[in-house]
Amino acid sequence: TPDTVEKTPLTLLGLGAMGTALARTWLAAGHPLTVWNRTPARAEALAADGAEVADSAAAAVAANTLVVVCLLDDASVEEVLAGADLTGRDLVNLTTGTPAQARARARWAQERGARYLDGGIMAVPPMIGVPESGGYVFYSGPEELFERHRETLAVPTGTRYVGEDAGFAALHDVALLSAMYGMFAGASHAFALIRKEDIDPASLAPLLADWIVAMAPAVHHTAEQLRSGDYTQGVVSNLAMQVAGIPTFLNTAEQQGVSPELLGPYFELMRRRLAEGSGEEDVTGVIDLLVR
Ligand code: FVH
Repeated sequence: TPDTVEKTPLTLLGLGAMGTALARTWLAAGHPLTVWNRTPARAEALAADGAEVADSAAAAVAANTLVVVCLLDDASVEEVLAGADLTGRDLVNLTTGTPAQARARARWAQERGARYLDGGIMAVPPMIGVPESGGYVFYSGPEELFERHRETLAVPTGTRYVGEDAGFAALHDVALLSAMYGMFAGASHAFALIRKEDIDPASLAPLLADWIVAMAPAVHHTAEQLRSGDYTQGVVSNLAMQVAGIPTFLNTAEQQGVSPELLGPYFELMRRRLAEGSGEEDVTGVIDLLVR
């Protein structure tokens, strides 16, 4: 039965908020787990749940072939693994970093005899171990290595493999998080507009959420235009019309006593693109202005 199938043993370095959440799911699923953390106290609760606590990062790495690291940043990964023998290890790095850091870390691991997968976590700790939360991790690196450990890696949250290039998981991670910050910026401006009025922010919130969801599918249209190179394809609200509306947004902000500093840069790009004679296009041309 599935309960009697041997579960892959693994090592986890880093027991911060995310590492601890990951550890709990592997333990709950019956995986033998060796852990190490710079501050040992964080490992105590996990030991009570069955984790083997190693005395050092090197000892933890020596304990298992599959080694997962979830540390603060790339510098801490370097520091923690400096004294460990990585020969023959399958190193999975779930620490957030840049694509360049991931590629360099992959070369670094290979030079030390390890195979390397990079991961970008699209979840916050409470989403780990909760399949319906929609969380997942982007993985990139050798596909064969991902397939070998897919089942174990899928225990804490969903998995999405995005390619052999070790930098692609980080690139997808940062791309999605960048879009998220743009959304937060827009929502912040919207809340600021009503801040001094007799409007309950709690009444605006569901309207904002519904509107963002309604507008989100526009990204598919943008992708099609980028693919074809024709930014007039299927245009509904052209750039000329949208730029004509900018004073309405800026004047409303001024009248409400709200700084335009979040929206201003985007409007500037729209105006620049229009000045290039692209009034019949969608706003997709702004992307070309961003790519240096
Ligand atoms: N938490 C979140 O919401 C996000 C969700 C998306 C992914 N991120 C990334 O996950 C990495 C770990 O994040 P975390 O939430 O676990 O972070 P912390 O709770 O701050 O724990 C950090 C761990 O790193 C250890 N550490 C830091 N510096 C060093 C070092 N120089 N040497 C050894 N270990 C180090 C720290 O150890 P300690 O402070 O307990 O001794 C924690 O184990 C991260 O890349 C997020 O961007 C999380």
